[in-house]
Amino acid sequence: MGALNVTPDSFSDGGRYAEAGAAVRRGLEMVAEGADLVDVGGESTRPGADPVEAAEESRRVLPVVRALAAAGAVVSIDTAKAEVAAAALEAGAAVVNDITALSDPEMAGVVARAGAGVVLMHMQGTPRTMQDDPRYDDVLAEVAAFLRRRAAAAESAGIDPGAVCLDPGIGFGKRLEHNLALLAGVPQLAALGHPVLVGASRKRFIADLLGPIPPAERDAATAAAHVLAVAGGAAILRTHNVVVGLQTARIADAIVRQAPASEG
Ligand code: PMM
Repeated sequence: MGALNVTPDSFSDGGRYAEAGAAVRRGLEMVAEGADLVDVGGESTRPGADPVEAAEESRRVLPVVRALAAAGAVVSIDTAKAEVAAAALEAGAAVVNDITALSDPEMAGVVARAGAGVVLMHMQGTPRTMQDDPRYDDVLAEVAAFLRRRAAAAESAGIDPGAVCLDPGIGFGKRLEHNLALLAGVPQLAALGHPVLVGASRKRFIADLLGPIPPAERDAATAAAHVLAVAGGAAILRTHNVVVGLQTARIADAIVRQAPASEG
């Protein structure tokens, strides 16, 4: 999944694709590079970010979604707002990527009626405050329990369980140790029975470990996280560098498939 932020302020690529034409070009380039999905977002979710009105978010994303879908790309819309999701699905998106896991009371119905896919992500708090003081007793168990509950809620709302993907939400209300525990815990999350999406690309946990390297220089470090995510059974990697992401995933996947089944 190629991450395409049509925003002036996302932390990893903020401002580069704020203009619709540039965003569409980058989305098509991602498809040419081998992305199976292009994730279009119009609201920055970096720590401390302020919310964006639905009208402004729609203004940013809809022309991009429409153009990419018309060109044959499979588009996911990265939004927590049912109104934006509904308009994006109408414009040709196939998946709703909801970092709040259906917190908008209208969202589940929108997804169900459209027969769309959905990504349910875990977050503690909101983007504005989530990194202030995140706390867990057992982060993996708590995130797994949350995702299990939200998947059940999606199913009760009429969403096809086979169209539900789960995401631990790397960096969303998590300290370094929480992010590492969740990345190490991908096998336990995959055992919940849905495809697991991992969004580790260029995130701050990398700088927490390696020092203050800028986001655009974090792709090798991202690849290390991706290899282990694939080995742990992740199905989708949300990434900014599709070329490196795809090479990494294919090699890791080929090796995992060769490994003899574990005994016992
Ligand atoms: N991360 C960001 C935005 N949307 N969606 C999902 N499902 N999972 C994520 O980890 C995720 C997301 C923030 O990353 P960016 O602003 O660098 O693209």
